[in-house]
Amino acid sequence: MKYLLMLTGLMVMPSFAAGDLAADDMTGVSFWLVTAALLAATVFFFVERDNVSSKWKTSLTVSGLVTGIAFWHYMYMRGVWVDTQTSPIVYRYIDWLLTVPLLIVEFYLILRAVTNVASSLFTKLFVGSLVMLIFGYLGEAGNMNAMVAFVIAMLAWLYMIQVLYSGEGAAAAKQASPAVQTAYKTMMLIIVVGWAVYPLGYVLGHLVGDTNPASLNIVYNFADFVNKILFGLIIWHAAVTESQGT
Ligand SMILES: *C/C=C(C)/C=C/C=C(C)/C=C/C1=C(C)CCCC1(C)C
Repeated sequence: MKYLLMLTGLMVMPSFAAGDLAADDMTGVSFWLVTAALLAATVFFFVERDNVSSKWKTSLTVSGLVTGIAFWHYMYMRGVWVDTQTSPIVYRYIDWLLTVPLLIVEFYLILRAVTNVASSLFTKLFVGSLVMLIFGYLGEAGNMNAMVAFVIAMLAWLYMIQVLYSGEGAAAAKQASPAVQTAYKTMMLIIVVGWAVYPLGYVLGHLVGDTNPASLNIVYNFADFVNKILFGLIIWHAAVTESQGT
């Protein structure tokens, strides 16, 4: 069976960490937990494609790709953290550079199920996310003043929120099925509340007192759990509910 093959492939991968995880290293523990959860979520989303109607299958595929790509990067990030106790900035941002556009594809799929959306909306969100991530990286890597980079990245994020909330999406959502409405409401909450955890991590890590990689990474790891796994599960739940109802 194809899934079994995939699972085996994922499990034989090495751990990418030379040292051992210390019991009092809470940030390291959070890397470990999220890595395992991402693996489980990936297998789950791909297997569950069989349980939803065809219009939801792409959404589950995208969710599985997001958690799968993140799982792959967490293997390395976890290793960097355990071995050096420093932020795996490069792996983190390569991961986001791939998974954030995929989440925007997911947003787009949900919006399209609710209302007529112009493809320019996708472009706007995509460009906004690029600006947000590029300046986040420059600020974290020390290539730019951390505060200036933060303000520019925040503006890009607020721009994305504005793009999603303007438009007739909210009004049209009322005509959609309850399951689609749930998916839509979740998406609107995720980009505002779920994504807000990331700038919080940046503030704790870079803008108050000394640079604090332990706080930064534990908050980012938590945020990834919410925005990649939990978000995917809520979409999955809406998909299964609607698929069974029809
Ligand atoms: C799966 C990964 C996701 C959904 C990552 C999302 C990342 C953000 C929303 C990051 C936002 C940032 C700001 C709004 C300002 C400070 C810099 C960032 C990049 C942490």
